[in-house]
Amino acid sequence: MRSSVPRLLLRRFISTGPTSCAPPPPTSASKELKIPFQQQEEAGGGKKRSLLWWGAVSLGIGTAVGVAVGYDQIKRVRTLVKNPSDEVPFILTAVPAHTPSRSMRFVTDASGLKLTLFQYQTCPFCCKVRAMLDFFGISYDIVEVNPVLRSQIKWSQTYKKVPILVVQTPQGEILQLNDSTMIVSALYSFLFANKHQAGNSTSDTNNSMYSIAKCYPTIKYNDDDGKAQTEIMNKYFLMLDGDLGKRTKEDILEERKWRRWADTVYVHTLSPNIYRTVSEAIDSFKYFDKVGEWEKNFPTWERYLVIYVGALAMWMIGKRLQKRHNLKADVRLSLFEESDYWVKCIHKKGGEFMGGSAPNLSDLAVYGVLSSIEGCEAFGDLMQHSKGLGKWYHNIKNHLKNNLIQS
Ligand SMILES: N[C@@H](CCC(=O)N[C@@H](CS)C(=O)NCC(=O)O)C(=O)O
Repeated sequence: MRSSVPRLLLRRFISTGPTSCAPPPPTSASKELKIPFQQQEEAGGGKKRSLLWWGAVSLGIGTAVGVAVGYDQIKRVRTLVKNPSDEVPFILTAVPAHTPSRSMRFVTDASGLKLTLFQYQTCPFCCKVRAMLDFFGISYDIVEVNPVLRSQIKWSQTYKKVPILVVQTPQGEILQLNDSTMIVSALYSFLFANKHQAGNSTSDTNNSMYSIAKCYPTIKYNDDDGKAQTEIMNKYFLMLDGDLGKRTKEDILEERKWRRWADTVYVHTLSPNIYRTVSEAIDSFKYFDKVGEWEKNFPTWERYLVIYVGALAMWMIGKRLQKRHNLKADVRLSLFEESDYWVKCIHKKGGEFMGGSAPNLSDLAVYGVLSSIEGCEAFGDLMQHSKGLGKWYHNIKNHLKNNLIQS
């Protein structure tokens, strides 16, 4: 059996530029600095030599003191808390015990994986993961998480957000994948590597979900304000292991650019729009109540607490988000502008989707986040504003329905 290390490294390079690079090779800078002094020493010249000598020594001491003081100051705020390579991916000893709220089943599923998605039905990041799973026809169970108590994810030791995907692999591992973007990248890489879509599955352990998920290590650090932060390395990168199939490096890079845009620009236009006024915020929460089946999943008092207190809180938070993300005073205009930009760029490429004749991961990311607000007033206004976006949106929606056999 071949060692997985070289192939994983190769996979990273083929992933068209990893974010976690190996440290650069040591330079010969120190050698080069030394040479002039050595040459002068060899040339003789006692007084000149000693002046240079003391100059160099003082410079050295000064630099060392400066570096030490600077390092100490930086270290105080930017300390790496830990970089637990053995915790990534997080391996669970058992599947968290929860009855699924519902199950999605697809005829096309040949992945061999058993997936459980811990989610909020209308969280844009969860919608993004569902769009990907539905598009590729991978079956999964859904556990709806109570947004107030979040008791369904109490088992998760460190990560307290949704989505969380629990993956049972054919090799018997139980993996906890955190973060929508990482989940999508890892699953796509897995499907691509194993060519499941061509019915060409392989049992190569280098293409196992475990090996792939290891390419997305989590690092923890303190930021400039001393606040603990967590980052998942390479989360936008696909680990394609050499064979790009029909894909090109350029199209992978472009897809990545738009996936980032969905997460860092487009998604931020949504909240201030759906919580634009108090009554709009209440209506949005009522919609979440309906599609999240809160009546079925949570006690009545809690539902109403979330609807009314949540709506008020989100209306206020929406105003802060509007400022933070530099949205226009009329937030609808920002939503319209970004949506128009997306549609214009698709048209420029000449296809029906950003991926050309079929949706790619960026189409699914933008569709996913937008689908989270489908029943809200802002969504209706947007569809009125842009028929082009409406056409693109419903084309994808139809694609997603094709494989489904039971939900
Ligand atoms: N970068 C993460 C963001 C996930 C996220 O922020 N999820 C929200 C729900 S939309 C969350 O769980 N927030 C914590 C909470 O509800 O307490 C991802 O893409 O999955």
